[in-house]
Amino acid sequence: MANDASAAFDTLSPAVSKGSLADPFTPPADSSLWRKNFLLGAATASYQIEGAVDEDGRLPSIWDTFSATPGKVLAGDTGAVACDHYHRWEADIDMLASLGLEGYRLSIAWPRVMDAAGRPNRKGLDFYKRLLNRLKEKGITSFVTLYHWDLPQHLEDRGGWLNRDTAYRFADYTDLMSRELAGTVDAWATLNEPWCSAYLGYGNGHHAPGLANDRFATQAMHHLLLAHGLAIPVLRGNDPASQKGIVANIGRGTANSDSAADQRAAHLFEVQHNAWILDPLLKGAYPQDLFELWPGTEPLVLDGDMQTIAAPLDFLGINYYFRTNVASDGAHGFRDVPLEGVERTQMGWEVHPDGLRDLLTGFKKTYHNLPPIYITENGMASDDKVIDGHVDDTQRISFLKRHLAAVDQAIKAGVDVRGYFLWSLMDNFEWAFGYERRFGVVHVDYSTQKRTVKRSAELVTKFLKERKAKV
Ligand code: IFM
Repeated sequence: MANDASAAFDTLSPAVSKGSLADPFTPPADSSLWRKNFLLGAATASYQIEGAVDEDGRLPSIWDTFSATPGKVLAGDTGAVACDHYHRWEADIDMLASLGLEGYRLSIAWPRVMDAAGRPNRKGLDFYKRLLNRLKEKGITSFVTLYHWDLPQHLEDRGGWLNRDTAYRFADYTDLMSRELAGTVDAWATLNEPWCSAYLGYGNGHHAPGLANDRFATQAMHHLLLAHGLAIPVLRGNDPASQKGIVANIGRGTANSDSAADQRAAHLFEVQHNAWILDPLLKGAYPQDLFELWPGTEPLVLDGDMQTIAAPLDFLGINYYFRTNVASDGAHGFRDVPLEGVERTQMGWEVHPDGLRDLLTGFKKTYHNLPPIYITENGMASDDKVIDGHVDDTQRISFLKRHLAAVDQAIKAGVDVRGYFLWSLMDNFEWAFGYERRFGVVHVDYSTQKRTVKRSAELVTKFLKERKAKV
């Protein structure tokens, strides 16, 4: 893969370039992050940044519908404008390159590229073609996610992920995209975080389409994973040179006490967050403990589905954010017991880098066929403000340093981690939390669309510059 952003490093503030700022980010000399082939990039997703929701033939998605429904998204925010990236993409890619970032993970909006009859929408396709060609020109490695939650509304109207047919429609969409974009994509991910699509979308209703039923969640998950499994051979056929994988969010669950009941609760938490997705992908079976947690929710699985789902992967994308402390709920499951006095982010999520290391080393033990891993998202939200033209996001700098150290520890323990993407390149539409929560390493002023590089991004750039200069 390309690992050489050309016109890099123009955006360093004078203080950082002169080395006059203290550097709380640069990894120690023995860190594996100094390896030049350890890919460092940033990630975004279509609905969170593009805006232009009704331009050039884009159809409505479930997130247009959901965010327009009163009470579903904080402050009534929607992705209608977001970061206006659909119109500002060239400047945004220039910014990415000038930060020296070597990889860019983006997603394609399904409703922008296909009409309801499955025919291509040329204008939408051209947008992604131009963007991917520009990344290639700049030597930036592209990771393209096919589904980051913006399901066309017309498919939801026919049952969405509860309808098995949606998995086949996803395979058609994958076929179109991989024929059109072959040669411009370094790595394809079928789905982003099926746990969120299935559980938050169909299990508790916090995300689009807003349904709340455990049985729906397990069936939606099955169809999402089936869609993934159907798409992998399509990608292999149409774009053989690229890597193919999937992105899973993972959660660390720790027990509130040494009691057997609380230990079991922590185990069930991780079954529900991790094994529910990783077991079918890597072992070809659902974890039976899941149905102890949610009795009677076994999905309808047809002959051959599990083999389809367990198609070999070239990489596994891992998104990690926080740890959850749990206790037994006294019945089949677990309940959250938030720890006091721990560091938290603007989301209220506990900062717990060791969880990332422990999960990665645990997966290596559990899955003998664990593919190479990319950390496809890691980052934090903070209430960042631009003061005198600068954003001093101190907590994020420390967060990133500690999580990268955890990745280094996992690598040293034998886990094959090949890269890391910051979530996110820029502040964006944080789903049910709208624009209030800022995850970017670049600040976005939503009233002017002005981008301001935060200090965290400056320090990542400084490190990449130093790494590049090393012989
Ligand atoms: O913003 C999201 C992203 O879309 C998926 N992973 C988690 C991020 C932070 O919540």
